[in-house]
Amino acid sequence: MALTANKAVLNWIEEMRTLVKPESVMWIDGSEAQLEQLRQEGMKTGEMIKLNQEKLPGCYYHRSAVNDVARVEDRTFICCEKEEDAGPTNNWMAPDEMYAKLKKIFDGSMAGRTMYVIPYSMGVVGSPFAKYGIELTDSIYVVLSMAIMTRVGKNVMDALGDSPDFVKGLHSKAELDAEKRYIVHFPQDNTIMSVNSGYGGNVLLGKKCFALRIASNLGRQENWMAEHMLILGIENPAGEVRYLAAAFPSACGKTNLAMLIPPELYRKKGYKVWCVGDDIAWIRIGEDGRLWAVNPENGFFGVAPGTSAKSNPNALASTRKNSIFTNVVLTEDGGVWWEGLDKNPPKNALNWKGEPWDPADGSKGAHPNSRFTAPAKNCPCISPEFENPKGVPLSAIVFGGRRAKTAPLVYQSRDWQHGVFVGSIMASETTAAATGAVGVVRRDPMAMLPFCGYNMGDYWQHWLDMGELIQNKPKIFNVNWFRTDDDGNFIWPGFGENMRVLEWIMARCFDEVDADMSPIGYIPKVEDINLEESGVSRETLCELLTIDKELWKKEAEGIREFYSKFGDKLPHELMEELQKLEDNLDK
Ligand code: OXD
Ligand code: MN
Repeated sequence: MALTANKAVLNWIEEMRTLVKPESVMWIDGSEAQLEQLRQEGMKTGEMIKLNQEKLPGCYYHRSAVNDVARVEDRTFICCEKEEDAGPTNNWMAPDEMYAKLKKIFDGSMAGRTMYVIPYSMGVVGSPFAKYGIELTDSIYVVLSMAIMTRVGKNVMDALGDSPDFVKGLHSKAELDAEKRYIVHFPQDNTIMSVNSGYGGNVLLGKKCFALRIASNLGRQENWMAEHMLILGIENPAGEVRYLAAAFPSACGKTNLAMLIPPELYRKKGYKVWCVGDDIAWIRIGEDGRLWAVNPENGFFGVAPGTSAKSNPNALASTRKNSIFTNVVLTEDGGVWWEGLDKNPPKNALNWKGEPWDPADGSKGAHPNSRFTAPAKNCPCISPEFENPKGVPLSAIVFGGRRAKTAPLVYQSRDWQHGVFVGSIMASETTAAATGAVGVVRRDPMAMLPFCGYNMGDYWQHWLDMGELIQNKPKIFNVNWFRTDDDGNFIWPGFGENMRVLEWIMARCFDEVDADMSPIGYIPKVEDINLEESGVSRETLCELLTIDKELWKKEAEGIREFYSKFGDKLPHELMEELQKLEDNLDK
């Protein structure tokens, strides 16, 4: 039975039903009884496997198709009227042409299947930050995962009322045909269409598709920001909590930083880190003129390999109940395993493809992009403010990347405009292991390259315009945990020790510490980063903070080349910042 009398909702669902022609339609009301019924159903079809309920209560296992294990950026489109509004970093097709193409692919794609109607909220239902969506899907895995990653159910429809203001999402696994796989956004219609995939990043439409690509467009229109950022709070011994949001490209330890455990020295003094979010921040200007951030999600969609009791005990603990594992190793006793979990790969297990797996043969058991979907409230360090409808006030915004030589451990921008420049030049170097070519710089401005739903030049302009509106601006920083010595070894220990850098960042935000000016921005005085019990010497810290002018001159050339792609859309302020950088380096 429909959970609403909202005409806009019902008309759209009817139109989609006529297109995809399912055998039946089922509204997801969010009740545990209905989700349990779907788990049972999923086990019958083989979509879901129940894990060992003593070890992993409420946990299930799912495999996606072997050719369908990651986001497909080359098949992801932004379909706005004008190509220049999608910009040089997005794939584009005219909306009419794309709708026509997709209609053919979706036609009858749910024949013989059930179409599930999932009403979901990004943000706490009823809060001023919340935005609502409906995802239509033929995948039980999607329903069960959306019920972890977002707030799902009838109360969402009640909160929407008669309003036509919801994001429309249509997903069908169809034939899982990689040649006809499309992840498409129509920003002018608040519509997302995803077909021929069953992999989370392509099909859990609340996440990248809505909360970043569509929401970045909404934010631009409504004067707020949708960002690919973690949010964390640092509690000091006085019990005061200071918040920051941070953007990093993938493989730079975002989830680890979001759930950081401070070194013992800090813990003894009473410092704590609270996780508000690990992937997405929706940021608005509060009545007090500060920026306030919420995490619109309700769970973590984390990469499993590398997650361990050592690297990230909080993430691991989050997955111990009511979670779904995808493409990891399935052990004989109904448990899960992945590379980097521990040093004991299981015997008689099945690999991510479902084949008998012998760890001794050198093959990987879990897919490198295998995932867990875990409820945020399972996280031992989830912030008490996680569900606060107002969000948390940001003192700092942090950008970061993986740079072997160029970027120092930390630096602070001179002001907001310079901070936007710092975010726009974000880049990460590929490692030998990943690509074969060491040190290839990939520009990923604000870590939004695959997620910005409009022209990146206009997006930078939006950041600059927001700067005009924010009375009490957060300070903007850049960090780099990945400096290496001449032998390629990391110099900074990273992980929990990053707390020492966060402490300096917060001290800067609250005017508690001085800094030195360098050609690229403020850098810490060597004595101002606490190295007690870190194993890092002052000399090493000096090295971590040096700025090699010759390398930065080359960097400036790379930035100029990257900027040239954006033509007139590049805000002149950023060109001025680049000029300033070049002048500073010549001094
Ligand atoms: C993610 C991503 O899954 O950034 O969070 O790809
Ligand atoms: Mn992400």
